[in-house]
Amino acid sequence: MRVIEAFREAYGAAPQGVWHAPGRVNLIGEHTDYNDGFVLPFAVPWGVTAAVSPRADRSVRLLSLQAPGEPLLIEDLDRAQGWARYAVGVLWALREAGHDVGGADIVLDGDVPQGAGLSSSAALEVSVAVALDELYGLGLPRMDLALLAQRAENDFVGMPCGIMDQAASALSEEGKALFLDCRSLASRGIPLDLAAHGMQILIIDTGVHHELADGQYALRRADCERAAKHLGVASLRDVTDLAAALSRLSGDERKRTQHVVTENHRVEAVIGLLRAGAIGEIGALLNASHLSLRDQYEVSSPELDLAVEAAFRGGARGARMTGGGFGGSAIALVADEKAGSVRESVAAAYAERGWKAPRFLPATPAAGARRIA
Ligand code: GAF
Repeated sequence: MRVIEAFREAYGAAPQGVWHAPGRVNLIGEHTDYNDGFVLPFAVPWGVTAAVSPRADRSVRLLSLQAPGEPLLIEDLDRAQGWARYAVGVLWALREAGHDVGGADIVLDGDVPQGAGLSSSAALEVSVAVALDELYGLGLPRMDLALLAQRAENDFVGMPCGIMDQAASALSEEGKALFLDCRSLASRGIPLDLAAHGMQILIIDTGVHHELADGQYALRRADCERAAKHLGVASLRDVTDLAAALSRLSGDERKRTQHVVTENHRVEAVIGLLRAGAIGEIGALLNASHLSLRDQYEVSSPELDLAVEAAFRGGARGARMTGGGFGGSAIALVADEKAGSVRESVAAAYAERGWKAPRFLPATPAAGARRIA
């Protein structure tokens, strides 16, 4: 394994272990996690592999095969820069939570397509979290590790994300999507045997990432918090009478509420259909989710909209943007025999506008974080 070779070369000894944590796509349940709602992501076959050994002191040595150069020596965690903060932040979060965690030598190797919105950052955090958990004998439950990884991203990196991505990376099971109630944190694997139904989920990586994304994410969170306050509920999850709620709101608060409340219902409907063995029927809900994200939540982009429309025109059962939005990837639910025409339809639509060709990545639900050596 090249991460082991690189570790030996950088630090002069074999690592004590190697862990892998995957990225994710979200089947449905977008921008619901920080509203105490429901999500249904699954792990993708790509992720981050971390070769790690503990150190006798409290420093971190860190090398990424995607950022070649000398290993960084980080004695003061606060001084870490850029991508290194995602790794070091996990150590910081563990220590903040009172766990007795010393230093670590780390080499990272990632194959999550960059900029595709498939949560390479959560994969990085969770790979380091599971490694340190085992090496320092903490024995923490997977959900606790996901929460610590989220804390690292919220309070050390400064991105106010919800729990979905870290939970998907830490808890997913092969062949299943992860149904997560983001309030109780109860989770359940939902079998998603696409092949048995002659179907596939195609990831369409638009190759575009609009830089305003992070600021907009925080603004959407704030809209939701304001709307919940306005309605006198702890979070938008608690809205039961949507019509009554909407009549008391206006502008952005109204639109965001409309999205979040209906999206939670769509997640439940998708789970009902999957249980009934009606995978193809979830397509309409994927389409509805996209329209809601485009028109009510306003987090789509022209590239995502075109990918979704062209996929549908090409014969997809349904399609939607996945993840935070403003670029990244869309997913399309496609019968095997339509995979070619869906790709052609999307590629032709992009070519017609003179846009850079999108990338197509078939995704099967993969296993969550685990030790691999
Ligand atoms: C990003 C965030 F990191 C998640 O927590 C989630 O809010 C998602 O956007 C939108 O559903 O991936």
